[in-house]
Amino acid sequence: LQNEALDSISKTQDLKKLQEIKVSFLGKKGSLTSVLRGMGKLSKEERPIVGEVANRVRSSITAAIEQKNEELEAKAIEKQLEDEAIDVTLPGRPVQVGGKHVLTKLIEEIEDLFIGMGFEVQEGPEVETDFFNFEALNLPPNHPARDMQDTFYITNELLLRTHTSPVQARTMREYKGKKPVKMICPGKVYRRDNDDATHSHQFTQIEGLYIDRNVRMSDLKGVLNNFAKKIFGQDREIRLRPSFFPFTEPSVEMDISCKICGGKGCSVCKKSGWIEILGAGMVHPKVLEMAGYDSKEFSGFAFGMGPDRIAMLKYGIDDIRQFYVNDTRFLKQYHNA
Ligand code: FA5
Repeated sequence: LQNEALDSISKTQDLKKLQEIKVSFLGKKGSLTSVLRGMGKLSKEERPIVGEVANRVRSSITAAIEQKNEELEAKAIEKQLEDEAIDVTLPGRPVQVGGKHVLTKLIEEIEDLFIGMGFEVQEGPEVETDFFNFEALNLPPNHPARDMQDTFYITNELLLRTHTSPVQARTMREYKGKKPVKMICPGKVYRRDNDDATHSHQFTQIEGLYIDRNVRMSDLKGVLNNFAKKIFGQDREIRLRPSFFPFTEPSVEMDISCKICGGKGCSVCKKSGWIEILGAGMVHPKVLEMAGYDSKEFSGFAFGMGPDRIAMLKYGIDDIRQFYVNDTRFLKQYHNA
């Protein structure tokens, strides 16, 4: 029995099998256990002899199992260590480091510039009511100027805002027609425009609104000029053209000289040498009155610019769609811009 046990113990290479062997010899129904159980049937003289032998066999089997157990456990640990070994000399896997989107960076730069001129930063909803997007801005239903901004309607009353101007109307109402307003509002806007090099159906705008006593057109010009020189550099030229918006009177559009062709004309500026970046004007008295401001006491200017176009001009990017297709090869170029 002992030889049989020791033999199978020495042959096993597996902890589970070792346990099975232990049970088959020393367990309740094990072969040695039944020898010990059978001792009652032996004579008085035989009992101590058999007992002594059986105990010796048991301790030698137990010792062998213990030793084997230790051996196998050590091996198992060794194997695990080997399997999980880390080769610290291997080169690391490259980790892609993200960065801010070029438009986010530009918007933050413009925000800082206007904060420096005393403007506060506001936000407004992208899903807007017809009232704030149009009516409160002197664009009643059926007004032909609504055609200037092709709109994504959600319901008859709800739409995706076509510009950031509704935030003007919201802010004026928040200030209850009493206090001066000096704010900008950056955000996403949506239009049913066909996408091309300079048009996207989703783009960004930054609205500006300054209402106080005695605000004049010359204040608007000063602020826009300061903005243009700081963002584009002293060497870029700007021009103001008369324009029309129902919510400003008079209205202007500001163009900046094209960087790509240096003003000679190219596909980006449609051969004109200029590219339009913002609309502006003096807040229409009707818009002031509707929001509760006395237009005899208060006046103001407003502007709405397109950071997408501004980024294109500042960095010489020739297609607006680049901002929205998430090509990291493109975006990475501006992480440190
Ligand atoms: C407006 O949206 C007026 N709310 C701006 C305004 C505000 C005027 C306050 C007066 C007072 P306009 O539709 O021209 O105006 O758009 C303003 C700017 O958004 C444009 O100058 C242009 O830079 C940008 N823009 C317009 N449409 C697109 C488009 N599809 N893709 C990218 N940029 C656009």
